[in-house]
Amino acid sequence: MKYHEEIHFPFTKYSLSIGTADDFSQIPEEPLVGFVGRSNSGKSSLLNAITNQKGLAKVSKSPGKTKLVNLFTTKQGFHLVDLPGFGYSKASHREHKSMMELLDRFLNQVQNLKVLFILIDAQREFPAEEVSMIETCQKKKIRPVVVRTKADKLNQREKIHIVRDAEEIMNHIGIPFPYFLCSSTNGKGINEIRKFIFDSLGISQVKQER
Ligand SMILES: Nc1nc2c(ncn2[C@@H]2O[C@H](COP(=O)(O)OP(=O)(O)OP(=O)(O)O)[C@@H](O)[C@H]2O)c(=O)[nH]1
Ligand SMILES: [Mg+2]
Repeated sequence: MKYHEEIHFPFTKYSLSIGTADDFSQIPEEPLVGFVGRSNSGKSSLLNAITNQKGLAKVSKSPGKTKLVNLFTTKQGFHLVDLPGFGYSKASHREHKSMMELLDRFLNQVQNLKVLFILIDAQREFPAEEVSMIETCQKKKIRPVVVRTKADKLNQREKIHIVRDAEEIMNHIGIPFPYFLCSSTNGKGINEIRKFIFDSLGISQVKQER
């Protein structure tokens, strides 16, 4: 398969936001590619980087920006889904619980979620909730992918450590998962993620318009 050197999703458009599982029926039937992770892990930034559209998803220095399930529709017909950031310390207990419930129901009820990118800030340890999300994906036949974000903040030694970390988790839980180290700031790993999305969805012919 031949790809254009730079695979962009240049005409991706915001399509809808959902705040409650009762509204999941509004989600279109085409394949979904989700982005999940702790607040501030860089989900919205990654979405903007892979689409090459800076203002598409809202990025914020203060955690807790994305509270809804936000859908962005690509020209190729599938949807990128920016999911609410969890683990936000300033969120009230009730707010956090309802966000986790929304996420849980999204993973368990939405049938056309094909790939779930699980983002973890590269400077943090691999957290337990993310491990359990990988296990949920396996049960639901969703393809889990781990993305360690903000790679620009790591030195060489930390980069090596982080790869070992992923291998250890894989061995421990017995589920292999693809794994990327990326930076939305300097572009590292971004094109690999784009290619992975096309491969996973079986999109073989990528003709780019610029
Ligand atoms: N250095 C560096 N900073 C990044 C990178 N990606 C995101 N950030 C910064 O991290 C902060 C959070 O980024 P967001 O993309 O808003 O994170 P999020 O996961 O969508 O956060 P919520 O919407 O709160 O869940 C912002 O200040 C970004 O500029 C990266 O690759 N490198
Ligand atoms: Mg966000």
